Amino acid sequence: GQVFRLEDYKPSDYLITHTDLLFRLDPTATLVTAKLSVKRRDGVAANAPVVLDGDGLVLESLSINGMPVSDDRYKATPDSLEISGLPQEASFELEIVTRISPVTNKALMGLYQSSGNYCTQCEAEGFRRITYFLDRPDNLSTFTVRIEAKKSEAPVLLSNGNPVEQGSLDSEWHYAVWHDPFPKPSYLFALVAGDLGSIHDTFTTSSGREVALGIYVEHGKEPLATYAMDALKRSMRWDEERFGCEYDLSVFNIVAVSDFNMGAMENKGLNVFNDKYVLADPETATDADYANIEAIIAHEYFHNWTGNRITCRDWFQLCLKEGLTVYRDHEFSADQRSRPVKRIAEVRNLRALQFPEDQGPLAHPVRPRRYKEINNFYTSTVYEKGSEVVRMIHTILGAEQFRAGMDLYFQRHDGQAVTIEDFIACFQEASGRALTHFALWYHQAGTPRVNVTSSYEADTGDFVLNVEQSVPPTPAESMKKPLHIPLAYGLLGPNGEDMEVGSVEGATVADGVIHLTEGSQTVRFRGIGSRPVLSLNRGFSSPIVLKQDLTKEDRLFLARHDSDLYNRWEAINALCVEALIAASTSGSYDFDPALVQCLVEMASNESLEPAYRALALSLPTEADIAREIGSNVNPDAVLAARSALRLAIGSAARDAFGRIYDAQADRQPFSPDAASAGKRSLRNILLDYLVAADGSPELASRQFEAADNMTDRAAALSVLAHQYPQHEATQKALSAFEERFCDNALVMDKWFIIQATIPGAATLDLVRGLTAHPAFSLTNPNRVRSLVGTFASGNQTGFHRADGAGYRFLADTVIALDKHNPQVAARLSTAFRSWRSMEAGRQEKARKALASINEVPNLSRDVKDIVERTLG
Ligand code: HT7
Ligand code: ZN
Repeated sequence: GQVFRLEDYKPSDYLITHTDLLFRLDPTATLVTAKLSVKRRDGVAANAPVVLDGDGLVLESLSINGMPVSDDRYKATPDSLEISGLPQEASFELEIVTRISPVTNKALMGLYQSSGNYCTQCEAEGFRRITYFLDRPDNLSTFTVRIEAKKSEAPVLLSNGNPVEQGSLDSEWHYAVWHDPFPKPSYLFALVAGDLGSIHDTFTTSSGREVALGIYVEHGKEPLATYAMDALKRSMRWDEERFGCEYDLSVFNIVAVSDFNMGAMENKGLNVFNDKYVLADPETATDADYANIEAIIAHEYFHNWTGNRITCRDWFQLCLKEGLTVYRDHEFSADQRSRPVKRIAEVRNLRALQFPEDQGPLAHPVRPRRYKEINNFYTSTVYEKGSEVVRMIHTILGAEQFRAGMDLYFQRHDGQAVTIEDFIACFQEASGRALTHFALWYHQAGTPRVNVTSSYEADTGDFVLNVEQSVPPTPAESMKKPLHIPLAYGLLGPNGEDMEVGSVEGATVADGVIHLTEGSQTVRFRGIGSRPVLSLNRGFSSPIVLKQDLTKEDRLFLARHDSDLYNRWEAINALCVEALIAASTSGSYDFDPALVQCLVEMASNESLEPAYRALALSLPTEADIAREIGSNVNPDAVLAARSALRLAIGSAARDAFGRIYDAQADRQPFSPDAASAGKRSLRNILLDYLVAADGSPELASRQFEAADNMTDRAAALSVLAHQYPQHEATQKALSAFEERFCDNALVMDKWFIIQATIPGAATLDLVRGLTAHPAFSLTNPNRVRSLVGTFASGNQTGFHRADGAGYRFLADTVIALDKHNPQVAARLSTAFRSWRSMEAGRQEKARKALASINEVPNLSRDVKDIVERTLG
């Protein structure tokens, strides 16, 4: 297949500066008339042809400046349109008519139908499924869009920008015209037309302009959009206050659709969302759903400045908008909720998703240099590691200089399509600090390992760190260079407080941050009165794997005293990981009572917020433990060890946990705020321990029946199903849940997820059976992800069944799905990425399953690319 290379970037010969679109909507035969204002770039020969992108298009007609183009002057294939013999003048108007079929579009890219409503998804290369175009992000065009549709079919007609006009065409048809004055790339185009309900509000910007806000949902679901509307208004205010970013159009609309390949899409002035990230009420949504809605509404809104006003020159620069916008949404959630709790959740997520990617066959730099299929680069590395890189710039420069760099970026590049180099230059210039070495984080793949040994020299009062950094080889990159790694740190004295640090030698150390820049460094802290306990990489200041020579006692000390709450959690987490690795490799489960005691103390510590205490009690997942073991993993042994530790903790703390569980019960009406959610999360993690300790499902059954909200109900059902899959109480609860929510697809996703993650080999048959459930459908990405995706990525003992049947099932599903939705099929197939870390028997079965996908004729470019790279 074709490989796209960063070094081959070349501006196009022509630009489309204005785009006028007319849509005559019809389920099977929508006519699209595109009138394009085309401009030849200076210096390009007048006889240079214009070459436009297409994807599966049928050309109906073609004219230039009002005159039909003769057959000999153009070549149209489904995938491209090349026109030569163009006018001598540098500017001309090209009119292209295409015919498309939204109802048969199951790839959910371009114009398609979801629940009978028309909607579009154009990022990254979906616009070319609508009309022939310069479908590349460096072509910025203003858009005027006229939509014509049957009034009965589509009373609501939306597109980007501001509404201009609407009216009736005859008794059956009507139209609306939208104009977007902000030049944008085609990937930000959107159209929505259908019979939708809506809620409305207004937002007054910092300069006093009123913006009309609308959220469009299926009729009857309007009340479920109020939390999203509230989150939107908070996001708009926060972006003004924190980054000086004001909204720029007179309307901002959001549409929720139930068939969507990803989470949401930031189309200018018309965000389109997966309905799972809009709709919520206490009856059907969990606290995690509310938090996701808040974060994703914010993320898409923040793209208005980081992505839309300033966009990417080419798709290699994807992290320019995604990494930066993830960083911004993380900061927003930290400000709206709890900063340490948010940070811990971010790191858990990074380790669960990005670390395996960066350490496996799909590793790539945050700013990749080549791709075969761009859809496969919407990855955790581009998004989450990309955000970590921006966070490190903040750590290195400090808040003030970071903001000065952002201000310069907005001022200098507004209205442009730019690169990572342009972005970094703004921080360098605004701060006067060189980031040349630091920039390697964008270009070098792999998770850095940092090994630290320390010694205290009592006679001189020196505390000395020997630090080695290295990056393991990744595909196509065997030689790695040392990075600039900013490590926030503290030295804890015997009373648990941070010690004053005198002079430091061997590395630049400033404002509580050690700046590593070399492969090997010795850092000497002078004038330290007694042996300190080192708290390193505070707040997870760098996305690395850190190995330290801390003793168990040191870690327990940090867990009890570190002033950095992130590192307190890290200390207890590291102790649990260590204990679980030892238990799963030895099969002996005699856990250190000091660890159990420390966890019980944390659970009971009222000076810590409940959400934080819940995180401290959340044991590393089986996948976390497997990742730390690294090779020759036996998932059954990991599960047994983890269950044994849960039982040991639960039994030792049965009474204390029971008291805390009772104390967290909320007698108030449900509220999704962070403090209330925190109490529920503590109570629900304790439920897991209590049920394990009791040896009975009784308490979970009681909670399931008494629950007045989805968080508590789903948590109880999950404990029942995972600890007592065969018990009558579980079967009863699963049936009750199904009966109550069978008509609510988003809630049924939770029912699928809970069952797909039941540990053990038997779950595969259950999941296979559920693919025939009336609520399941292979054409809806949310259903596929909740049942098959969760089974493959969230069920270690099920997916990695020793007989390889889990791998076979995933391969069969990928092959079936690839026929209509290659993008989602490719994403599903990434669950194979850690196959080489399993024990030999499983490895061979996974390899065979991957090879069987690879042999399928006419496999999509998307799946082929992932499978070939995974096989290596
Ligand atoms: N920028 C959006 C990416 C996206 C997407 C990409 C490929 C195919 C479908 C898609 N839907 C949304 C989402 C975001 O990061 O904000
Ligand atoms: Zn994004």
